[in-house]
Amino acid sequence: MQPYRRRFLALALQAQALRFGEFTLKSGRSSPYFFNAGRFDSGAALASLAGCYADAIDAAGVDFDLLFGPAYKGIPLATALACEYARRGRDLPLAFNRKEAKDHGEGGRLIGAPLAGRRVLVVDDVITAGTAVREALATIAAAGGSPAAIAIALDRQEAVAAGQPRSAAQALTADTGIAVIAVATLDDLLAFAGESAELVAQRERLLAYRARYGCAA
Ligand code: OMP
Repeated sequence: MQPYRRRFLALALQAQALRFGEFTLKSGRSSPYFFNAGRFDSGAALASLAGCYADAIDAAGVDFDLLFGPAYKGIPLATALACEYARRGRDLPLAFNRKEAKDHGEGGRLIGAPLAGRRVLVVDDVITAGTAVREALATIAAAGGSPAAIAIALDRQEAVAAGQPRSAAQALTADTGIAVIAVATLDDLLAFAGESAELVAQRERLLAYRARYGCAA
């Protein structure tokens, strides 16, 4: 497992961004684990997380020239990543959206650098069914940008419907040609849990969940 994946999983557990129990997802599925990026709630925690994103993105070798953070969780993630890239010597334009249109002041839904003509890297927290990132792709296209790739912290590797051969992220890449770069996946979490005495009991529940909702391939 690449060091950035292991680093991210350890950080997420430490910050309690990754928790085990019983959680109802947006899809209605009942999950034995949940990733809450909002728990990266200090400058140091966000900076460490951004370092993991940047390592994963650099390892993927994609070309992009603007960072886009979808509201709400993507906004601090893309912002922290922009700061991390500046620290590494690359000053990237940054943009994000608001969920509700504003009809006064500067107006509109987009904030930050213009997207038109840019190769846009979407920075978000997690993919389950892919609905949230597909909405972000539509926002970018409507603003004249071209999505270059999607960077997320965690790919839950779930099929949108039972028995499908592809995960939601794989289906999105097949449909759009846009790569999904995950800092870590459910498979990584299972491998990580297999190495930790504390997480062994969780691993059984994660395996049962993957058997039920993971892709059939
Ligand atoms: P999809 O739109 O189905 O891909 O789900 C992604 C969204 O689900 C995230 O942006 C979160 O709002 C939420 N979510 C998490 O934050 N963490 C999880 O572990 C799982 C979910 C989820 O509800 O599936």
